[in-house]
Amino acid sequence: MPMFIDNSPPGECIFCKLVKGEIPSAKVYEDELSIAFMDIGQASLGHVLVASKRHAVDLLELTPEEAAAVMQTAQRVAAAAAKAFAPDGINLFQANGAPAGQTVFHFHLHVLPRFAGDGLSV
Ligand code: DGP
Repeated sequence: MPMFIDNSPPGECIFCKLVKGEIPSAKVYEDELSIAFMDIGQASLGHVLVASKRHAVDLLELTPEEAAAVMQTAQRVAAAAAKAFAPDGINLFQANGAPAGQTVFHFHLHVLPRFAGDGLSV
């Protein structure tokens, strides 16, 4: 089965549309520079993506202010996940480039609650 890849230009990619409210999402937090929403795939219970609101392709395209904002949002989301789901651990994961596993080319960070024996390999 072909892998889903979204390499659309700024404003047209799936996360830009999600930021603009043009497609639905289960949004859990937003501020001026970042947005957090449930990952459509739910690799584990409470799997959230934290994205820059501006279309930056990857980590290298973020401004320092955006990098700080997404990490602060990831920390908030991780704290909320710890409270809501009592996971045994939490991974932060972020891919830059197709060989690294990136499939949506608009910066995002995975907050992935982990449960003993969940069998995930990150
Ligand atoms: P990555 O492979 O690291 O680029 O992660 C892309 C993630 O985006 C993947 O876990 C699935 C998620 N995703 C793709 N399309 C949508 C969507 O339309 N809505 C939401 N909430 N997540 C999506």
